[in-house]
Amino acid sequence: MSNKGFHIAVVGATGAVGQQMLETLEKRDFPIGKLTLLSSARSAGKVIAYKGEDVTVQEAKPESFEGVDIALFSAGGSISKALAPEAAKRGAIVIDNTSAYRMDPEVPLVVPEVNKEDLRLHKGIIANPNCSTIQMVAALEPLRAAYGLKKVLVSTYQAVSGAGAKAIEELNEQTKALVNGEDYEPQILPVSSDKKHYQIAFNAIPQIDKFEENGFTFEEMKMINETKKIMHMPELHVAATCVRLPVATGHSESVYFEVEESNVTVADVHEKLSSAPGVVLEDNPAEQIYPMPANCVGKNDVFVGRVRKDLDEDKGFHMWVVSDNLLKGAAWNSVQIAETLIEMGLVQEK
Ligand code: NAP
Ligand code: 3JN
Repeated sequence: MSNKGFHIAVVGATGAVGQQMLETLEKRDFPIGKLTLLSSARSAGKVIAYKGEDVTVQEAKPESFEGVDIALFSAGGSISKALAPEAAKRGAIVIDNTSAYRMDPEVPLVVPEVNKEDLRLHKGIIANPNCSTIQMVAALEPLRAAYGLKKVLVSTYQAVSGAGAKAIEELNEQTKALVNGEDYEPQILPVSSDKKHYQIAFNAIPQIDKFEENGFTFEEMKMINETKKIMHMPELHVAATCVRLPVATGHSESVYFEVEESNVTVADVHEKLSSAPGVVLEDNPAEQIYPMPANCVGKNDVFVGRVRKDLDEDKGFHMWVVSDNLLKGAAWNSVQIAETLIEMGLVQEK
């Protein structure tokens, strides 16, 4: 850390996303003058090294945000509801990783490759979308811009790290136990269920977050509503099925989409994807080249492959979209928003 630079606060610094936030800030050499690390009282006093310097974690309180320029929140929706307005009131720009403010019309919901201009409308709080939404809209945006977009049907294959540090531990411990023929009582996944928990090792759980009255889960509704908001397309037809897999990190998605224009080819889609910011095309069936979560861990990009034209619908295409859910899905998108605020002159050091 240097004397010059922004005062950054990380709320939820000890969590799965918070840890990636710190690694990302360090890797990007983000201009930090002061770093405040916040958590619950449980982790207060813990020491975390940042660029070789020890920083002591403090319990997050309204006063923690005095003098803070940018506050990166990933401690859950209730903490954001309670503390993000306190941070904003004290002059910090909040970049919130929870669903607390995503659908608030006063709060921009931003994926920089798609809608960075929305940052100009912020009133102190900016929302970071859900991880599954982010990687999908990053891949769809260059296609929407070129050919228009009518419909999106997505099925996700989501990694356990999206459900937090305890879910990663559960996958690891449960896998070891089952391989050794021992019992393991599921306790964490699906996370938002207070009724039942299911085995995740060697399994697939078609529930992420709680069920809504319409039969979709909240994770599926996040993807549907957030996609329309980010792309400024309330009329877009979107449906999602979200599934948890025994993968540690890296969300995968099978995306069917229909464009507005006729006679678009796979070569056209390839061309747009290969020149899109933040997107890497990995698509060569002859050489068995396609994205997989194990190859995406630790990378900021969104990887796309398996592009096919639908056999019955001229305007319909299928693609496979993979990204590190903790990076582009959370930490990197948040830090990228902070970097974009600086580039656009929308944040000043106090
Ligand atoms: P996690 O590994 O369970 O970490 C939770 C973090 O929140 C810990 O640092 C914890 O601190 C802190 N915390 C808990 N209660 C707190 C309190 N009362 N006051 C202050 N800090 C508190 O969870 P995670 O995977 O990092 O996810 C955290 C949140 O990020 C999620 O709830 C979600 O809202 C958001 N998230 C967003 C995405 C996305 O799609 N963009 C993806 C994953 C997560 P202690 O160490 O003290 O417990
Ligand atoms: O399960 C995943 O893969 C992503 C989870 C994200 C998440 C987990 C707990 C609470 C969220 C989110 O960001 O949508 C939230 C939430 O804030 O609603």
